[in-house]
Amino acid sequence: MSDATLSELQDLDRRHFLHPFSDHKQIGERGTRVITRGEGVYIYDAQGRQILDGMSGLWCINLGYGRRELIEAAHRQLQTLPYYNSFFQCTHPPAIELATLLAEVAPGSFGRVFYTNSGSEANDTIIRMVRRYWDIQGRPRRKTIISRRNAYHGSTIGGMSLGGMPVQQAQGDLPIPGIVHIEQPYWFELGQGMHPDEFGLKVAGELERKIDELGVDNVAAFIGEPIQGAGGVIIPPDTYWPEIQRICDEAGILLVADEVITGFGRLGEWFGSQYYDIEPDLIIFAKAVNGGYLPLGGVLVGDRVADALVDAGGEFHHGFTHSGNPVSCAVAVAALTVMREEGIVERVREEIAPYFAERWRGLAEHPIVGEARCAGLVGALELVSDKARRTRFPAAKAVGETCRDASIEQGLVMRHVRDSMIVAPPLVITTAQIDELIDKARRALDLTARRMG
Ligand code: PXG
Repeated sequence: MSDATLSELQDLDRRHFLHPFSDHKQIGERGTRVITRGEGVYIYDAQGRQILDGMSGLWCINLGYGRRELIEAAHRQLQTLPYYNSFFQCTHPPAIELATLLAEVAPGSFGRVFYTNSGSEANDTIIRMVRRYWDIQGRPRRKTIISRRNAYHGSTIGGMSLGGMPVQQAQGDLPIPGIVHIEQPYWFELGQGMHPDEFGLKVAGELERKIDELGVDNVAAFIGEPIQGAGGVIIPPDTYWPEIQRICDEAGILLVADEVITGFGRLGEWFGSQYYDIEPDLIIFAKAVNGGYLPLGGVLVGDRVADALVDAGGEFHHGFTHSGNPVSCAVAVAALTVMREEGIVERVREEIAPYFAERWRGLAEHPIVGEARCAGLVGALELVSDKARRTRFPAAKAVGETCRDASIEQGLVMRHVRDSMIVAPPLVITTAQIDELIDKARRALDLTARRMG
């Protein structure tokens, strides 16, 4: 693309396109990077620069770009039936086929699915679904949902209320009533000086205290991401999830796992719930269900809730025009089939994640890295000015952003969350490409250290 065309595009972008999660004024001043093409684990910008996509798009392009099977499935379905609804007693083969496939790959007690277009809508769906569940049980007071600080559950009113990011919630008077938050299991930030296992039990214990404070008869559910993604790849201590499970079981409240990021192989299991050996009642999914190629999300509904909804009868007044869109579902069927036939989840677990872990943890030796943690194919680095004391850089130095920019200069998409650098590469990444990722990340860290002075 010529420079003239590129600057024209950037100009039109600035004039007409309000980007999500962006400072629109700043974007107008700084300009945008135009991405035009993707192939395998690489994206290409308008100037033809190849960049290793260390974030799988936005945690979704798990099978890489340009997968023929997915493209052809979309093409075929667009020709056969691009759209039909699943309201009014109608249905169509792709939505049925995907529902069946999801029941096969999901943990045993999950036989049914409710479709949405996004993770945010799926989170809104669970707010309505858990309240409906408790209404059916004759316990309408069980309404409150307990979530965690620094959680991310989407950007709709419901999703953002479940999330735990106060700066975001300040816009729009959120959270809505009936949603409360407890502490997150972020050991590096909050647990220093304590053994991680002890810290895990301590923060999980907040759930028990919160339930007592609210009165168990008022609590509907607990929701959590097995690993917080957008919050900065917060990997909980081993003691955390078993304790959360115990508390939910004893209180009889529903456990909701938001697996928008951890679902579909990211941790080397089909679902993060399996990685942590927990048994949620509802699993929220989106993103990688169809390799991230088209919008699709939903809720896997465990038997406890599904049986209650079905047996009780009465309409569940909820759904979207594109719930179970046939093209999105057909691509998901193709994606899940590729994953099964190529053994992608097993390959991540047995080969790629262990290799990634060894190389990623090696970055802990870098002078500005205070911790290098990872699980499956997600990783985070905590950037610090003083390694021994694990002191953060002054906020004004914007070390995360500096490192993000340095990383792009090196030809690697590595995202920053505050002062943490995070990656979640496509599951199809090779060991040679992991070496490339690590080399580029190390060079970005070197550059960042120099720029911090
Ligand atoms: N739950 C989780 C756990 C997510 O990560 C959503 C819900 C919302 O999904 P939708 O499809 O409505 O976006 C997400 C989305 C980031 C980033 O900067 C992460 C997400 C979305 C946008 C940015 O890491 N995750």
